[in-house]
Amino acid sequence: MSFARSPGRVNLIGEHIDYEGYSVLPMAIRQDTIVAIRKNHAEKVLRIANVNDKYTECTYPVDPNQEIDLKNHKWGHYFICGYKGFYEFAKSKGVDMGEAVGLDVIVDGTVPTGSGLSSSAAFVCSATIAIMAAFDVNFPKKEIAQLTCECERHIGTQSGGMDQAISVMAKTGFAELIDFNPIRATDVKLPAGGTFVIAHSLAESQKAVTAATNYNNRVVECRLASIILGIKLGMKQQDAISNVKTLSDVEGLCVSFANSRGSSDPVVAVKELLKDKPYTTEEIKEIAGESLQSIFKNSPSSLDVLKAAKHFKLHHRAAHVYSEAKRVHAFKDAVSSNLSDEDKLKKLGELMNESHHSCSVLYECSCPELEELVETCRDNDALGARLTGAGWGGCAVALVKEATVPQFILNLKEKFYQSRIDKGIISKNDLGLYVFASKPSSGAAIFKF
Ligand code: NG1
Repeated sequence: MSFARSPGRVNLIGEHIDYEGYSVLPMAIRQDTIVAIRKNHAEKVLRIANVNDKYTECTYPVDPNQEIDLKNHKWGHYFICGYKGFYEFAKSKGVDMGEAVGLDVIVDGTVPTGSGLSSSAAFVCSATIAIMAAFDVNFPKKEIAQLTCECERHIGTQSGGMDQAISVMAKTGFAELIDFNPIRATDVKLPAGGTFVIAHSLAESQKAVTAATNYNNRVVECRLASIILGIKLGMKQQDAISNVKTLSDVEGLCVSFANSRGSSDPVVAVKELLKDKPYTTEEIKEIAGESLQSIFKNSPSSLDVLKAAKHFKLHHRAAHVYSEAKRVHAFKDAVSSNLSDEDKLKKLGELMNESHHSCSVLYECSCPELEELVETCRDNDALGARLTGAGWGGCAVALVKEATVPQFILNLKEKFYQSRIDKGIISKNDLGLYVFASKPSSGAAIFKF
C-alpha cells in the first residue's frame, strides 16, 4: 500500500497569467489531498472511493486510453486525469508498463472544493504521484510538475500549470516564484510581521463546469488578442495564426512598439492597437483572414467557447495580463529590496489591491460575494486583499499584520460571515474551514508501506 499527499495553494499574485506563459507567485497551504493506493490483481477495474460519503464510489476500466466523459462530470474523473497522463508520460519516456492491472484507491482531503485553493490540482497531483508509487516509477519533480499540468487538462480546462507546480515543488517557509517554459521555482522568503489570511466568499466556483463561459473563454480571448496584436504589429496573418499562442509570444513586438512611443510598457500597444469595445466574430475574422472555427479547429474545448461567446473583450484581457505580469515581478522585487519589513508589507498590500482591481474590472473574474469580502478585508485594516485563484467565487487572500490576525478574523466573522450563518448558509462550527491564517507549507510527498 502507498500513500501520496499533495497540498492546495493560495496564489499571492499573478492571476490568469500562467497560461499566457508568465511567472506567478503562490505558496502551498497546509490543507491537502491524500490518496491511498494498492494494486488489485484479482479485479481489472479502477475502484475509487472517498472517505467523505458525499463522494460516492466511482469505477472505471483499466484502459489508460479511455475517454473521460466530460459531459457527465464526476469527482473520480480527476483520478483518471492522473491515470491517463501518467501512462502517456511513461510511454513517452520509454517505460514498459506491461498489461494494465486493477487499482484500489481511497481519497481523503481537506482542501475546500470550488474555492480557488486548487483542490483539483491537489487531487490530480496526489493521484498521479500515488500511481507512480504503485508502479514503482519515479520522475524528477520538475517533470512531475509538467506532467501533472498536462494530466489536469484531460478534465477540459486549459490550465496554465501554476497549481501543479507549487503543489509538487513547494517548500515549508517559502512562497515560490514559478516560471514556465521550462518550469522553475525560486524560493521567496516573505517579510516578517505579515500573515496571509484566506477567507471564502461562500460562492462556489465550478471551474470545470463553467469552463466554456469563464476560464477557457479567457484563454481563447487572450489567444485572439495575441493573434491580432501580432498581425497589427507586422506579422503575416497565417504566421500569426500558426505561431502565436500566447500574449507572451507577442510581448517583444508590443515592447518595440511602445519604445517607439517612448515607453517600455506593452500595454501602450494594447491601448493603441486593440479597440476598447468588444470584438465580434466577424471583426476578428476580417483581421485574421480566417474564421474562428478554423483557427481553433484542433481544440474542442475552444470550439465550445466559440459556441457560447457573443463577443470578445480583447483590449481588457490583454491589458490585465501584461500589467499583472509586471506586478508579479514588482512583488518579488519589493520582497528582496532594502525597504524595512513594514514598508515591504505595505508595498505588497498595494500590489495585491491593484491586482484585484485588474482581475475585477479588466478580466471580470470576480463576483459580488468576492467584492464584498475584499472590501470587508480592507475596511478591517488588511494591508491588501484580492481574489485568489480562478475567481468567479472561491476565496480572497488578505495580507494582515501578524499581531492583528486574531482581531481581523473576528471582524470578518462578524461583518461578513454572521449574516450568512443567520441565513443558514454555513454553520458557526464550520467557520474555521472558511477563514484561516496560513503559513507557506510543504509540497507533495509519497509514503510507502
Ligand atoms: P484554480 O483557482 O485552482 O481554479 C486556476 C488554474 C491556474 C490559474 C488560475 C488563475 C487550474 C488547475 N488552475 O486555478 O492554473 O490559471 O486559475 O490564475 O486550472
